[in-house]
Amino acid sequence: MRRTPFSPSFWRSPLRGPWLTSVLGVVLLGGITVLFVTGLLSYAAYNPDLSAVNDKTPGKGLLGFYLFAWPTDPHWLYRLTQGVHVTLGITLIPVLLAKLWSVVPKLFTLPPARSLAHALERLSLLLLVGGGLFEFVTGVLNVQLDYLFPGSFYPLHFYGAWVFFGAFAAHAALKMPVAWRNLRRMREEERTGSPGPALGPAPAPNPDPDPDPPTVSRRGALWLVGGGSLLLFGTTVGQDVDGLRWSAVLAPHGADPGDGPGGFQINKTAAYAGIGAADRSEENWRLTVTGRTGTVRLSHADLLRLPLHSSALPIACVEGWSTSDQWWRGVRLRDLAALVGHDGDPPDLFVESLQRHGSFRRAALRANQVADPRSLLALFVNGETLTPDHGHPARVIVPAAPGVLNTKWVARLTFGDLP
Ligand SMILES: Nc1nc2c(c(=O)[nH]1)N[C@H]1C(S)=C(S)[C@@H](COP(=O)(O)O)O[C@H]1N2
Ligand SMILES: [Mo]
Repeated sequence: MRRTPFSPSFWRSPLRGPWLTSVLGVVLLGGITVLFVTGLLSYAAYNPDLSAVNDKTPGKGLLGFYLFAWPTDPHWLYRLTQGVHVTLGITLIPVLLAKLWSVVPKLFTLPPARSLAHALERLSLLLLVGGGLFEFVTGVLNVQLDYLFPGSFYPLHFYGAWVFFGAFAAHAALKMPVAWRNLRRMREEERTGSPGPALGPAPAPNPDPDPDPPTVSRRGALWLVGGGSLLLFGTTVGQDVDGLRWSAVLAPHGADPGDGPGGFQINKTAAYAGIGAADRSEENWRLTVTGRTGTVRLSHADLLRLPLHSSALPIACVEGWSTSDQWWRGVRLRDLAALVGHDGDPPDLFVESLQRHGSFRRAALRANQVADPRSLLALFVNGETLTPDHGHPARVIVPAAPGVLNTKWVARLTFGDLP
C-alpha cells in the first residue's frame, strides 16, 4: 500500500511525542503571550483612536476597547516594547516550526471529524495553525520587505492577531494541564527512574505506530531548536544596540547612513520620498502653523529666532530596529502651539510633510505628546543641521513614540483640528 500523510505509518520519527510537544508548548505559551501584549501596545502607540490619519483599521470596533493615551515616559518605551516584539517573534520561529512538526500527524488524521465536538476542535486547530503561520509570516515580511503590503499590513496583522490569539488561548486552556503533567512526569522519571503514581497514566510515548530508530536524542532535538533560536536572536538583536549593528545581518538596514552626526539609521531617504533640494532649500521653505488664532508662516530664519531646546531621544521603528538617543535641537512643539493661541495647554496636533505620496507623510499627535517639553520640531541633530535623509529642514521628534510619528520634511502643523 502506498503511504500518504493520511496513513499513520507515514510518520515515523521517534522524537515526535508528548514530551517534545509539551516542552515547546510551554515555551510558546509564554512567548506568544508576550508577542500579543507587545503587539497590542504597538497598536496603541500609533494613537489610532485619535485621527483617521493614524488609523489603518477603521473597522476595529470593540477590538480597540483597550486603547489609551500612549505616554511619553520613559522616553525609550517604544524602543523596548517593539524591540521585544520583533526580536522575540524572530527568535521563536524555530520553536513554532518544531511545535508544528511535533503535531503534524494530527492534522492529517482521518476521518476529518468523528463528532460535532471533534469537528469544532479541528476547526480551532486550523485557526491556530493557520493564524500562527499567518502572523509570523506577515510580521517577517513586513520587517524584511517593508511595504510589501502597502497600507494593508496593519489590518492583516492586527485582525490576524486576534483570531490567532483567540484560538491560542482556547488551545492553551485545554492543553496546558496535560502539558504540565507530562513535564512533571518526565522530571520525575529522570530523577527516580519511574513516574510517580500520583501523575496518572502515562501518555503513549510515541503516536507514530512504526517509528524509525532514533538519530538524535530528545535533548539533542531541543538543542537543535534552541540553537536555531539563539542564532536568530544573535543575528537580530544588534539592530537595537550601538556597536552591535554590524551583527544584525537578518535585520533590514535601509540606506547606509555613513559616519558623522547624521550617521544613524535611515528608513526612507529624501530621494525615495521625492523630496528635492529645491523643496528643502532654507530660503524657500516655509512652515505653516495653524491654530486657534489663525495661521502664521515661518521661515527657517524665523524658527532660529525662537527659543531652541535640546532633547536626547531615540528613533524606534515598528520594524524593530532602533537607535540610541540622539541629540536633537529645535523649537518645542508647545511653543509653536502658543504662537497660534494655545498657551499653557496645547491641543492635539496634525503634522504634514512636504512629501506628496506615501502613507507616512502625515501623522496626528496627542495633546500629551505635544505638551512634553522634550517634543521638538528639530532643526539639528548631534550638533549639525539635519541631513536631507533625516528630514531637513525640520522634523518632529517625540519621546517614546513609534518612528512613524516622527514626521520628516515637515511643511505644516495644525493644532486642534484633526482630520
Ligand atoms: N515624511 C515622512 N516622515 C517619516 C517617514 C516617511 O516615510 N515620510 N517614515 C517614518 C518612519 S516609518 C520612521 S521609522 C522614521 C525613521 O526616521 P529616520 O529615517 O530619520 O531614522 O521616520 C518617520 N518619518
Ligand atoms: Mo518606521
